[in-house]
Amino acid sequence: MSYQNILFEQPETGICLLTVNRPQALNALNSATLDEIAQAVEQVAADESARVLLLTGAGDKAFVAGADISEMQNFTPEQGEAFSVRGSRVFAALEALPMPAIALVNGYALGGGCELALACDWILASDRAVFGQPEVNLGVCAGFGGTQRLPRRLGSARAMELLVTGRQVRAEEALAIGLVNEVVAAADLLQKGLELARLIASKAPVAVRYTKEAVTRGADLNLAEALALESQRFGRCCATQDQKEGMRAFLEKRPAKFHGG
Ligand code: DAK
Repeated sequence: MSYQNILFEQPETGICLLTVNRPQALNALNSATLDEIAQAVEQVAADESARVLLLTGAGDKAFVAGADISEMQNFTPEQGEAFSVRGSRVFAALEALPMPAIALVNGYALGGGCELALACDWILASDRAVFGQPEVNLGVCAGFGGTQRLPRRLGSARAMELLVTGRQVRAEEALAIGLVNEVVAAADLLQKGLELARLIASKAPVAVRYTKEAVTRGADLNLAEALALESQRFGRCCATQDQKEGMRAFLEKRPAKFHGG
């Protein structure tokens, strides 16, 4: 599949790398870019061999500087709602991927860019990363899930502060408030992301997928239902060859060789 606004590669077996590629507009998300991200996410979801998705932005300045303001400027209310629904669907599909998705935030992650990173399972940031939800400066509220995902990640008080003030947060503060898992030097970001992806890809794939499912679906259930889901998925893991292999390898004091089933 050929793309104009994103790059989509598999740099190593099982590792997918999606790069939003509009550096001249700081990788701002217009409709065409959202559609291409949607297609790439569909491609990853359908790929049985995909173990992890890394998502980043082209250039050294921005991850994604938001939804494309020039496209949104003259929206009617109907167009605004349609654009928000379109973006929200894409981000929901990203969030629902069965394998982990990690945002590598290399610069500005503002508005829709911060929301795109939040739709990933976690964020690895460069020391140049800057996060924020500046929509209130533009006369809109966040439209791609920020009002919902940011409070779930940070707690409602901190998220509310950022959403209603539009204040920007640099990498170190983002680490301190739990918005990102780790901060690394900008030059090392992709390498660190690939190392992380390799580590995940080396684990039992079905166990990784069920773990993600239990964590993400469990968050919307009550504790008893969530624990029941975990037990079911644990049981299903016991139906795999990889579970037999993983435990046998431990007992035989050798590394396990997983096959994905
Ligand atoms: N959209 C379009 N173009 C953008 C852009 C954006 N979000 N951000 C930057 N650019 C463009 C600039 O216009 C400029 O283009 P040229 O003038 O060169 O043609 C180029 O990228 C370089 O930007 P700057 O010259 O401004 O670069 P600086 O280093 O001076 O500043 C900056 C970097 C990131 C601080 C600045 O560009 C900036 O403040 N950008 C806007 C950040 C922002 O406000 N982002 C949030 C966008 S709003 C909804 C759906 C979705 C949303 C809301 C509602 N519904 C439908 C309800 C989401 C909203 C957003 O994401």
